[in-house]
Amino acid sequence: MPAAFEGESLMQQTAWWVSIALMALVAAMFAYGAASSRRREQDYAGLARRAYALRARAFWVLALILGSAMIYSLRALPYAARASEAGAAAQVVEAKGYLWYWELSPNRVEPGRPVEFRVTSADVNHGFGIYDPELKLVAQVQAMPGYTNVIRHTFEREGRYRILCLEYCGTVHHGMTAELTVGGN
Ligand SMILES: [Cu+2]
Repeated sequence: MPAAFEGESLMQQTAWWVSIALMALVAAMFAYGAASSRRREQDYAGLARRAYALRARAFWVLALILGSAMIYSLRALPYAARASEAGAAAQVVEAKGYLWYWELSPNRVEPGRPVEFRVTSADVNHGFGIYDPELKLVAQVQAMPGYTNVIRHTFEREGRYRILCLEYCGTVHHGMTAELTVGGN
């Protein structure tokens, strides 16, 4: 213990002893923790085993729920499983966009049978929009250079359908129209 310096107040002495007592208390707590650590490890091991068992059960419950949800939701595909299946019965129309016109080959199809449009572009992006005789949009797909996008549509009504560009592509964008005849002769 340090000797009391001259002029040291009683208050300072008290603070010193209180500090010593608190440090001893902290040291005792560390000692207690170290002594009882083995017992706590065993407790934690038991806790961990229970947690892992719970986790394993939760995994299988989740796997069952998600697995059956996946099987249920994948039973019926909303589209033909293979393009060739739909393509076999389809009438194929090759469509190509240019600044500022469309090439359609052929430009006449039959009603009641699926039509497969294979749409691409010779220059910039265009929008291939098919409008019925009342100018209501019935189907549309992007016409992109370097890609062929496929869209299928079955026309139930005969008539003169219109192809309009749906993506602004320059000064004569509005004039970029073509005609598709369904049925008739
Ligand atoms: Cu356009």
